[in-house]
Amino acid sequence: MPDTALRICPLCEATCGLTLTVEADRVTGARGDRDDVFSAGFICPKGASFAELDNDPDRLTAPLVRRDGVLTEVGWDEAFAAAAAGLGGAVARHGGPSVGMYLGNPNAHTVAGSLYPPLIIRALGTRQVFSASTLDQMPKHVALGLMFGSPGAFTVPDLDRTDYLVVIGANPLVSNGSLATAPDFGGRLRALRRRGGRLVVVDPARTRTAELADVHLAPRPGTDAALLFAVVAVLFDENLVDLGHFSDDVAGLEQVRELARDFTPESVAAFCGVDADAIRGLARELAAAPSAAVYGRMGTSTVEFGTLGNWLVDVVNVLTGNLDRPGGAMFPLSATAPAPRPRRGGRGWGTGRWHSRVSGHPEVLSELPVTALAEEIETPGEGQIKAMITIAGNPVLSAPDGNRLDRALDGVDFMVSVDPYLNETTRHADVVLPPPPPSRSPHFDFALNGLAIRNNARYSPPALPLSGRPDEAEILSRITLALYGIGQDADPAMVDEQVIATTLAKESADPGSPVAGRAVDELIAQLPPGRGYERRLDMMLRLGAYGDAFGARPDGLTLDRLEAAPHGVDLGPLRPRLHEVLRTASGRIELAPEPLVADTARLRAALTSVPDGLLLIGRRHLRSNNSWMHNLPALSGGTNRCTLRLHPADAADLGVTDTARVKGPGGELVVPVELDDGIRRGVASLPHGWGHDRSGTGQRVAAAAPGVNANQLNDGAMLDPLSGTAVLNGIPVLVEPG
Ligand SMILES: Nc1nc2c(c(=O)[nH]1)N[C@H]1C(S)=C(S)[C@@H](COP(=O)(O)OP(=O)(O)OC[C@H]3O[C@@H](n4cnc5c(=O)[nH]c(N)nc54)[C@H](O)[C@@H]3O)O[C@H]1N2
Ligand SMILES: Nc1nc2c(c(=O)[nH]1)N[C@H]1C(S)=C(S)[C@@H](COP(=O)(O)OP(=O)(O)OC[C@H]3O[C@@H](n4cnc5c(=O)[nH]c(N)nc54)[C@H](O)[C@@H]3O)O[C@H]1N2
Ligand code: SF4
Ligand SMILES: [Mo]
Repeated sequence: MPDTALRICPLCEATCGLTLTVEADRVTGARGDRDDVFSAGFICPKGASFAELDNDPDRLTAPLVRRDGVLTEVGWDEAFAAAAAGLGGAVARHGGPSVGMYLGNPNAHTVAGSLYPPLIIRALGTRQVFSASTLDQMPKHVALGLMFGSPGAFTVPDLDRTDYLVVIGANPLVSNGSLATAPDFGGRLRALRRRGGRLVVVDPARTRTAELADVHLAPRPGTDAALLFAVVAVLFDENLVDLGHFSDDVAGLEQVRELARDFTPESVAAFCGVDADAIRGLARELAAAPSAAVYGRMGTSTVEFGTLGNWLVDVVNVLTGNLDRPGGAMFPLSATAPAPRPRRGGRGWGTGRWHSRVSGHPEVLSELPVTALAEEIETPGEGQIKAMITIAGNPVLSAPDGNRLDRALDGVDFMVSVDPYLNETTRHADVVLPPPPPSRSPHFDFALNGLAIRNNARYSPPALPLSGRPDEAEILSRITLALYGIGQDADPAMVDEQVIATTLAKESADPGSPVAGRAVDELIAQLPPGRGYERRLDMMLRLGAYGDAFGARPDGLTLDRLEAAPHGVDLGPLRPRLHEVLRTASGRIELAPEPLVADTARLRAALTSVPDGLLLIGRRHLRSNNSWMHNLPALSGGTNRCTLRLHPADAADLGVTDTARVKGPGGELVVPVELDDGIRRGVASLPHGWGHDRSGTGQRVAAAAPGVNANQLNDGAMLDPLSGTAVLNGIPVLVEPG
């Protein structure tokens, strides 16, 4: 009998519990863990390919260092020494702020990516920080920050209890859900309909999710904010606003009523390409439903009016009395979030504490827009990026105009990448430090538990031994130490011990903390021996809302207790907790924050012109994941997935049959065409993450079916100004026979 091991799947936001089959020190299979408290056995094709992903022969097993221009396998000591020398040299010559940092998506799915990058940024003192957030959810953070004062306190739809769900610009049947962590999202949508609830999907494409809906509205791309504003206008106009138990807690209601006057269903109908009656019907149904939640994702976020759209999602949730109540949009409470403290009055939240050097983009959550990365490398002067660190990212394919970024990265003095693959981005590195595969890494969802539709905590220790290579926590700790000039002989656990001592000192001094006034040494002595990240996880759990407060609440959570429950600990359904997250200066929900009010002028102006021509949107595939899962035979068979989808009538008008030449602001591509009568007329879709035809990469399966890079059509000039997020959906393109 082969052994088994439990492991949370790190491959998307659903966080399914898997049972791995282990034979002779390798994973040979994966199935859903039926006893998992959250996922109850659900698995998708990506999770089922865990073994193949884990054993991929193209994964780097040793670090690479550039010698005479060629990336060469070396030992770990040599690689760390090369990283320390290269980064140290850049810092000595140009200062820590000259080192740029790019953090990619998997950082949200690894223990190391959650715990160490902030320490590296602090060690550098750099403001040149970029991440996939400005290709993704940054508009949501800005909307949450301005409305509630807490940019990290997500509102998620209470999927299992809602009576009415509006899904805007998301396709959870394919993506498995995002910013709403819910294994078997599709099953939960079917359950909603079975219990008599209704599902509305707003998407220019008739996606698999739309096929499940009672109502599918197909707007022009980029117009969700106007559509939602019209819903708001109807709620006011027809006296359907009902703040429920928040009537005294909402500031700016009258201002929103005033603003909405310009966005009646009739005045937005042509812009949105949706009938005024359909918008009215949506508003009335939302108001009438016993409980309802509006949920928006990529299609509402990575668009011209992304922050406005994300704001209006929650404005509608507030106006229909559905914020922070069961069945509505609620705030999860993760086990590692600090325990809620008595309110100290908020300071509010804002952006723009500094600006990018070249184009003056405002900082948002201490980050700058990814689309500004290339110019920050290319443009000489004080503060120019001279060296780069990338962790778990592939911006050459994921961000607009990869050709330009490609050239820019070629020009930096020194680059370190922490990544298991040699890909379009990491091929530019001077040192590549590959983390071990998931089976040899621990797992805890620091980020995604804060998005879960049911509170829970699960920990997977590494299922297999490291066999002589460092784990990712050690890799990132050693980079941190090197930046402080601490030599390689030092114990990397120093980094964690420093964090633990500082955190506990702060907690002890905070009268609202569950360990207020306790001696730091006494607290540290309670942490288990072992890996630094496990000690930090234990500390965070014990300080958290469900924690044992270092013995003060003896039944509370500790890492020991979590490990004693290998299928996880269920922490119950979401509960109302707005007052724990509200940190606005007024202490109320700010329904009409000034920056958002100001930005409505841009939306109002856009209503008057409805340009014709095709708009390009993105598309995800169940057996793919951004740019990095195209190297697995099990996931890459079948028909070509990197195709341009067009409505048959549009294709006929354009004279396009099997191949098309597509021209966008950033370049042109020739791509196979697929006809699809489920896509809105005037819209074309092309998936991102493809274009594996550059030299010097190390993913043989991906290179054999490279596809084209959709983001090369985009020059990155279009941004949502409030969040710095790139416009990835709604790009004007020309299509002709190819
Ligand atoms: N046109 C268009 N572009 C898009 C999108 C779109 O919808 N349309 N979506 C955007 C979105 S939502 C996102 S999140 C971004 C993603 O953008 P990125 O995060 O830049 O790109 P990924 O393709 O996810 O690259 C992930 C990298 O992490 C590496 N990796 C995998 N596991 C680990 C690990 O355990 N440790 C480390 N260190 N590395 C690991 C992989 O090898 C890969 O190099 O793409 C964005 N780009
Ligand atoms: N299989 C798979 N799963 C994934 C990923 C993957 O690449 N593959 N990526 C992961 C990542 S990083 C993320 S962020 C999530 C994303 O998760 P989702 O947001 O659920 O996934 P998308 O497929 O990008 O869904 C966006 C939808 O918006 C629609 N759309 C485009 N423009 C507009 C618009 O202007 N308005 C409206 N209303 N709709 C619009 C598109 O047609 C698409 O159906 O998925 C994650 N899960
Ligand atoms: S849905 Fe996501 S978390 Fe679940 S098995 Fe698939 S990839 Fe893994
Ligand atoms: Mo994403």
